[in-house]
Amino acid sequence: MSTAGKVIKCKAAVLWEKNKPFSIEEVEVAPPKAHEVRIKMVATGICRSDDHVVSGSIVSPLPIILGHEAAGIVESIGEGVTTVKPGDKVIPLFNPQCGKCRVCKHPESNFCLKNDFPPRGTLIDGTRRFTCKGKPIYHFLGTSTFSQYTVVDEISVAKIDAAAPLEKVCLIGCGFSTGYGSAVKVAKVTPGSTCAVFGLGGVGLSVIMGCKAAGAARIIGVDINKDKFPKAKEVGATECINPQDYKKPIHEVIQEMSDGGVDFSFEVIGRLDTMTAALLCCHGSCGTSVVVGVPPGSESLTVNPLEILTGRTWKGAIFGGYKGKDSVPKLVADFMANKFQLDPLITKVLPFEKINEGFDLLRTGKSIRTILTF
Ligand code: COD
Ligand code: ZN
Ligand code: ZN
Repeated sequence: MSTAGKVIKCKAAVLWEKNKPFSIEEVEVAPPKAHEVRIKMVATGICRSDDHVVSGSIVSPLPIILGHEAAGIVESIGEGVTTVKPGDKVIPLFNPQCGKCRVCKHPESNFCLKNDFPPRGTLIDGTRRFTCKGKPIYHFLGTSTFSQYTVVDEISVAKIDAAAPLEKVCLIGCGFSTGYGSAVKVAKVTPGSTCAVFGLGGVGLSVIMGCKAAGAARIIGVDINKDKFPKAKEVGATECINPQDYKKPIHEVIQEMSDGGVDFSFEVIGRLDTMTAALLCCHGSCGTSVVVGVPPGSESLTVNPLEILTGRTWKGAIFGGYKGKDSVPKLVADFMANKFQLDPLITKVLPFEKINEGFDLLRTGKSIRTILTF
């Protein structure tokens, strides 16, 4: 029996209050309105940004259904939807691509003006599709993937290869693409270059994969947790260092290791001190440093303008600089063609109902990525 046009009752993980566990609740998911798509979720990753909402360092209205790194199958479409149809495999896009705004029309930029950051918690028309116990529930980044069914705007979903394994390619919805694109698209790492990657979590490992794919000759991994080193080397780091093993500031150590500074550096932790270290460890005249992490809260950095005046480039991007609707299908095709691996990023697969266990693994530093399956 078709569910199209009807309200669907299903399970979702609702965050009622910050710093509390998720509750698995029965929710009602309204049918998609015009230019919207309802998706049956198959797999979702747990990303640090979801936890930033739980802890309150990303401020969002509550109660909310979080989750933004996922893959699923289209259940039904609203009027006027042309780019996906029921049965298609898709990846929701937390960073939409409307194709019409100034940013979407710019060849290099990708932070579409229709994005929901900072979160207001609705779809683009300003309304919500989730109800629980008679209360409307907020959306997260237009995706809300911690639910068996979700509704997204058509500009926030990309159709992917029908043969793609959804429990793996869900990582292309955030962590993998954010890291990989930061290397190949934002920094534009060059063959033979030397790179330094600060932070060896899932996103940092994806940066390393991007540096390797772009032909970097040396990739220096930097982390205060040496347990992260073996995996970093497995995906392409040529050496790994722990700042706590040195008396000197880490940027000086890296400058000495790299004839005055690396060609490309990446901050993939989300701390102000490591952003400064990453900037300073790239070469003063020809180095590029990319900010990938975001510090919790709205803190600012002080930098001597001379560090830039001498010729450094300092940049950053959301979602690896990729325009989602154009690039996500291509990234999935590249994965299917074995151009990169996702398995090294997946440390645990759990049933969706064990979401709180998955968040504990993230918080205790025991996992790279946990995938929840529905
Ligand atoms: N020096 C060196 N390493 C450190 C330090 C330090 N002072 N502190 C922590 N680390 C290491 C940790 O040991 C860990 O290995 C690593 O840094 C961080 O890894 P994770 O697993 O916590 O984080 P990731 O890789 O999943 O994500 C990191 C980001 C910084 C990218 C993420 O948290 C973030 O800020 N994202 C926002 C940017 C964005 O694009 N958001 C869009 C939606 S997510
Ligand atoms: Zn994310
Ligand atoms: Zn746009």
